[in-house]
Amino acid sequence: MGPRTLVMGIVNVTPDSFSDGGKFLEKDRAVRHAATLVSEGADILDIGGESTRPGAPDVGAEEELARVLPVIRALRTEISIPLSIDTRKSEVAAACLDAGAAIVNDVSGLRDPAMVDVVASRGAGLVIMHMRGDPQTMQQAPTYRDVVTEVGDFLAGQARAAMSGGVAREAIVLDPGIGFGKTVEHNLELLRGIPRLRARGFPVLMGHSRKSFIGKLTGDRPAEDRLEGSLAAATLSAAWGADIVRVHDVRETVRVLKVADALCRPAAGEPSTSRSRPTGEGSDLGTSSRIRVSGIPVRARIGVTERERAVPRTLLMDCEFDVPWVATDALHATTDYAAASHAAVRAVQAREWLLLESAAQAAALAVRPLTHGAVVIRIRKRSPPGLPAEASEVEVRLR
Ligand code: HH2
Repeated sequence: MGPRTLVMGIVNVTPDSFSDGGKFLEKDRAVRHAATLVSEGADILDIGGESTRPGAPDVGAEEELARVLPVIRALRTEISIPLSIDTRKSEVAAACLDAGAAIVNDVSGLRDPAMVDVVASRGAGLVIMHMRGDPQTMQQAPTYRDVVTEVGDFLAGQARAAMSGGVAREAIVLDPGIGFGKTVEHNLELLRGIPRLRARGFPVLMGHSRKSFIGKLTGDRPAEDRLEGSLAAATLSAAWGADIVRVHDVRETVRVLKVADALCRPAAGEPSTSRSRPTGEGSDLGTSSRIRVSGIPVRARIGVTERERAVPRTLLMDCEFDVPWVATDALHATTDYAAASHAAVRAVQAREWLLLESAAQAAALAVRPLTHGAVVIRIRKRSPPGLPAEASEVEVRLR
């Protein structure tokens, strides 16, 4: 998890977007609006020329480009934050990247077969979003067995396809597509499922802003009256580990996230190590909200001498994860400690180690993206047979 949740501001250059359709269709207005979002603290701007609200008609590539290209060209010289192009069409993506956009936000999750190549060839960022069906049909009785798993499987598969096509792993962001073929309950499950989606190993973007589930939960409020609900969803998205939120109300979201991030995100820091004899009990994290998995056996080759490394030996590892307070008894609102512990074991087994602390640091770094807060890894080893009996323990803490 990054130290701060990034805010992607929405610039819809469309006549018919669900909450701001027609307001910024004219180029100068769109550019002024974009400049305002930047001054309010947006980290990224997402420029879209085709509404994907339920029932929206398809727009041809030519029309879409006529809307967005002049805005991207004008913004490229005026602002310095990255621009994202919200499109399902590879030809629109290509032209916008060539005009200065840095990211493609594809709400169709790579249905255009040429999209991967366009992104890969230009070294662009890529948001892969899940949508069930298309905007015309997506809200017709959406059903899932387990929405978080199904959406996660789809996104992970598309991410793999993108990487095979040459897109860098670090360039990929996953988005479960709030409101795209989902009921209110599906949207809520996907929000609560952010930790499970993050466990797929990619940053996560959430696009909840002003969407109809917020209207429904707050007494059928119209899109322009969904600010408080949108901020609640942004706050919990941040707490549950979202890396980016895509929002209309940038000023308010930036302020809310300053507080939310300060409350629930640890400051980024380098791993620190301390070497000690086994002491038996715990560490000094000072919070009662913690998961501890103790005594995990790990077979690894470790030791300063070749003789020590000649045979794998069993180390014992403890993993401790600081977890956020959760308002519900929902598993997906917390750290998946089985997945996190497996990641730690795999990291230690991945190679030979001279030093116990390097192995523990590698485990901590492997686990940290899967958790919500500080990680403590403790590894104990015994001397190999034939050397003086001595046990040592290393503890690594990563905030
Ligand atoms: N939602 C919309 C459009 N693009 N992109 C991502 N990655 N995630 C989203 O949730 C998402 C998106 C729909 O919102 P909006 O742009 O405000 O409306 P419209 O599609 O009507 O233009």
